[in-house]
Amino acid sequence: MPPLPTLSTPVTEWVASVRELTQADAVYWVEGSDAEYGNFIDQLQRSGELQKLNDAYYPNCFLARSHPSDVARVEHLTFVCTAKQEDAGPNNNWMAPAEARAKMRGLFSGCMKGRTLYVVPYCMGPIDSSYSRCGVEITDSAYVVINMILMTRAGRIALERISREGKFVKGLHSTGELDPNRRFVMHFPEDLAIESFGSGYGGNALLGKKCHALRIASYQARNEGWLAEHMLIVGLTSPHGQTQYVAAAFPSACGKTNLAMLIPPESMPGWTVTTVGDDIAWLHPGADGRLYAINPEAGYFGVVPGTNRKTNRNAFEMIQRDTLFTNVALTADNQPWWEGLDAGSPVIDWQGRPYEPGNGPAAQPNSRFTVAAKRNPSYAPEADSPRGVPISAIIFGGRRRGVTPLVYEARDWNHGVLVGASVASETTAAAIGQAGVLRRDPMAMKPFAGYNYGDYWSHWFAIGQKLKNPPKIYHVNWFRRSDDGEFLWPGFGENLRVLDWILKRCSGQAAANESAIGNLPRPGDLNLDGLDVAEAALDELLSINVGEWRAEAADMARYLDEFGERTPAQLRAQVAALQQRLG
Ligand code: GTP
Ligand code: SPV
Ligand code: MN
Repeated sequence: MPPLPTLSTPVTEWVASVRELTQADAVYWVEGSDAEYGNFIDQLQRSGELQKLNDAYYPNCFLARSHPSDVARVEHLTFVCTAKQEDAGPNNNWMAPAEARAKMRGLFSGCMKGRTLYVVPYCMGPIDSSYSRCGVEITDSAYVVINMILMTRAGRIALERISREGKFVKGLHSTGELDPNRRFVMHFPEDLAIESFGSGYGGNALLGKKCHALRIASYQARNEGWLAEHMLIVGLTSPHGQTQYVAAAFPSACGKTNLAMLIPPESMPGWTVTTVGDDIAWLHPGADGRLYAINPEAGYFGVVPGTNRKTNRNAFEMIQRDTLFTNVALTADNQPWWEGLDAGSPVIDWQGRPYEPGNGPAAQPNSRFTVAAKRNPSYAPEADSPRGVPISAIIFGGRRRGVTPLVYEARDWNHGVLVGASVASETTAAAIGQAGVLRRDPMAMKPFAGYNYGDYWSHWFAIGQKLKNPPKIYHVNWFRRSDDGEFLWPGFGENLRVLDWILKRCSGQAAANESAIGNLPRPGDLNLDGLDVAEAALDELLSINVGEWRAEAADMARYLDEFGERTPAQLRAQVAALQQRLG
């Protein structure tokens, strides 16, 4: 075990106080070496928390099973604890900081007796970037540790930066007893602190991800003049050799990882697509008046079901080695299996039971892979650039069977703020609760904005003011369905056709039709070479129903009322202008 670093007194003092509270048997400081990762894997195999998968097909891959009640984010148990309730806003659950601290003290008291306390120093973003921010997660879960090692720049390099800066986000986590009645994820943005108890899964437990890089970071970003967003970042090089970067915000399990790793269809030769990030973007106005993005993460925690050679070949190849699988099924020869995989069949389900179709899907619908970003065949070297990449277009989107067309373009940045705020999407398995329920999810940040949405929209308008050359803003919907429930658009690689139109719009090379909601391509404006979509389907995808949109705008106006005085007047004016255009 590495010796305790002597440089970072604030960290050592905090660790000592947490050890006293939790009564941990031992303290282990994560160093971040490959040998150490191997030791953790061995330890987790011995304890039965990890199972080695078939090494001939899946070298260095492991399966973890979480508690069956602990398979997704718990939004109803997630709180933003600002001093004033209005600062958390109606978009968040709120608890007074003193009450939340007392409740968590009770839960953490003595909770690590007989356990080891792991200290994980981590850096969100390239280690040498001024845009990056550091944190320390204390956890009693070795599974969480190996996930954090894959997902962040963790260990000694991060601790050295923290020692220099003195400032870090304090994240305290214990799996507790995995009792859903003793489970909370608390955020204290004013103190840069997170306390999470009773879950070992995903965004509840890997505190660098949604808790730090979105909820705490969005709060910091507002004070410091930048944006922390639930966005992928993708680089697109056209057949003419021009590279542009796009950031896109879709709600959980609505296609970010897939778009970030898109494989161009055969009928669109000459395109190159590279991945900067698949889930989170930190966006900064640059000196040249453009918006620059970094990916704070160093790995992917991606949805497994649906991943195959046809839908997402990059992800499929990436997870053939050096990957952790959580809650997938197994084949007879110990390979991972999931719904949407086009080979093999399940014999053991995600809970470790003999597979019975009557028990539901073999793989848990929110089963995930954890893998280092560098394993991605389309990994963009610019993901390590301290300056980030300039963004040409921002795309918002949701999963909606109707109303929103395949794509439309905002008139300008300020209208784009309304377009982003208008995102509504059907809920998915990424959060505990019923899936398929349409809900408002502005900027795909409903579960992640660490402060009042009213203030958040004002901040978006303010950022626009700082940009001489702002990205153009779009809205897409890959999930529109016909009356018999079929997807109208083939999606996945074919989404490049929409990106192609967007990039051509950004460089003034494509036409569009002006409509009340924004600019829409006509079928002839899209590259449809080699695409098999019926004309009637295209017409439906590329048109709007004015009656539906009047109802949509009225609902949006009602929704904004929930935020009262905090709703920026500019946003209300944008809705009023939309209603006027709709007649
Ligand atoms: P989080 O990691 O939860 O934030 O999800 P995400 O936004 O990265 O979503 P992801 O790319 O993992 O996709 C979620 C599900 O949607 C998977 O089952 C995909 O197969 C499916 N999906 C992604 N893109 C498309 C698309 O263009 N069309 C259709 N029909 N399904 C898609
Ligand atoms: C999401 O739910 O948006 C995810 C998975 O990316 S989690 O890490 O659980 O938040
Ligand atoms: Mn996500």
